Amino acid sequence: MPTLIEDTIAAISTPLGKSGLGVIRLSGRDSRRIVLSFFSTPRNRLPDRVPVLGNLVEPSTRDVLDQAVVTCFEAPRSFTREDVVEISCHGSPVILKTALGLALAAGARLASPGEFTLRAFLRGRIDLVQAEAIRDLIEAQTLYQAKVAQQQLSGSLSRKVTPAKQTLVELIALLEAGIDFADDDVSVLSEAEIRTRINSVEAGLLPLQSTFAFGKIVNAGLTIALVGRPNVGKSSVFNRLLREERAIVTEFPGTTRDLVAETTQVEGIPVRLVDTAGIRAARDPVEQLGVDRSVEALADADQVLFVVDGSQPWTRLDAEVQTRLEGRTHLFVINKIDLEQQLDEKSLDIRSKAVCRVSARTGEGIEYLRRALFMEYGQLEGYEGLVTNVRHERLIQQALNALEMSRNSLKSSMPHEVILLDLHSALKGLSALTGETTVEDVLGTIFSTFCIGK
Ligand SMILES: Nc1nc2c(ncn2[C@@H]2O[C@H](COP(=O)(O)OP(=O)(O)O)[C@@H](O)[C@H]2O)c(=O)[nH]1
Ligand SMILES: [Mg+2]
Repeated sequence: MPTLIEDTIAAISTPLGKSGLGVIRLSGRDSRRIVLSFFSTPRNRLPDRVPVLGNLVEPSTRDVLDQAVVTCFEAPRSFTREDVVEISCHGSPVILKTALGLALAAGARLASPGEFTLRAFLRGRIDLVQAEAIRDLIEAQTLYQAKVAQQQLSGSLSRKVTPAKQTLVELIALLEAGIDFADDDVSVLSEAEIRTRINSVEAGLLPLQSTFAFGKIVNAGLTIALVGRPNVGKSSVFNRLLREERAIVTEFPGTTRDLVAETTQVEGIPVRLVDTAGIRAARDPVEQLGVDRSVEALADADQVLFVVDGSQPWTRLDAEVQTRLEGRTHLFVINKIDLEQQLDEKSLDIRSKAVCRVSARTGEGIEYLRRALFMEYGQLEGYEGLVTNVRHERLIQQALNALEMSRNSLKSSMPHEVILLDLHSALKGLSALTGETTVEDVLGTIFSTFCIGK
């Protein structure tokens, strides 16, 4: 990970393939000079923020390669706060590669993955949370993910952390002043006052931390397995959730013998749905393999839909499946509500679990089921302050743990020096979040997950 930011970097910023347009981007103090060495335009200059039409010319032969529009964004009003030049030409891989080669020949260095964003970060244009949001935005698979990333890019998470951090910094400053001037007349904070302030920092962080249960699945998605005894309609519910006839449905028990998995999105969250073979003592070895796989899928799933047939009484087989679900989060799906209901719901071990009544045949209740899939993760209104990133969650947790320790030290009447150690550790977590104190190898790990040209 190069941290030298004196040189000028260049990269093709659009995917390499045939396309209408392709963009090459340069950043650094020599960007203009480098581009003007192979871009010819009548006045031979690139004014700030004015797109200029001209020709890409091979300097040695004077051959025109392509017509291009070039825009210069003068420092500091650019993405990286350096001079940035964007060359927009036809999206021909040959032209793009040749033009990039000319830029490199004229003194640019090929950018490493994420280096444009890294520069924006190093020059203070964005913080680390925002830099990561750029990557998440580019990699979003659903519109919902993109909107969450956009919020973080606009600084929503950083803004939510700032007040807690400020309170913490104030508290640290006051305690340090108390130590430095212990013999003077500086009033030292009372224990109650210190506790109030620690609590207030914590109160600012806890709501963020609690969004992670949901935030995590926004980014990483969920694996959901449908289980139940044969013929209750697992495959039918699976198809309904997918909105396509993917799994084979028949009236014969034991039809689904292998796992059928499909990735889809439900309410903007990536979901991997796994339809399984009905769990029962199998009639033949092939079915047995299917049942074994069902049990494995059950172990791997984040969420389980336990499908039962509402038109039939509770059976021993249902009870067997239920025992396998002990200690697992799962949702009851009572299927076939279009038929006369025979299921005595008292036999279900429902307790606090959600129950969805659906008919895979008519589609009734399916929309409710879709929303219920995420119920236990705490569905959120809007996207503000959503923690979606494991790194962020760990750092907020680190800060919360340190605050807890400082409170304990306070309770056992430790000297303020000890309390300060905990508070500093909390502050370190919060500073690393936005990147003020992030060590270099962490930066390397984060930015190397970007693609080149970003
Ligand atoms: N009436 C009715 N029949 C259903 C419903 N869901 C599934 N079935 C029927 O139940 C049988 C078994 O369905 P299937 O999805 O293969 O069950 P699986 O073995 O649990 O995967 C098929 O004949 C389906 O048409 C439903 O909601 N209502
Ligand atoms: Mg099936």
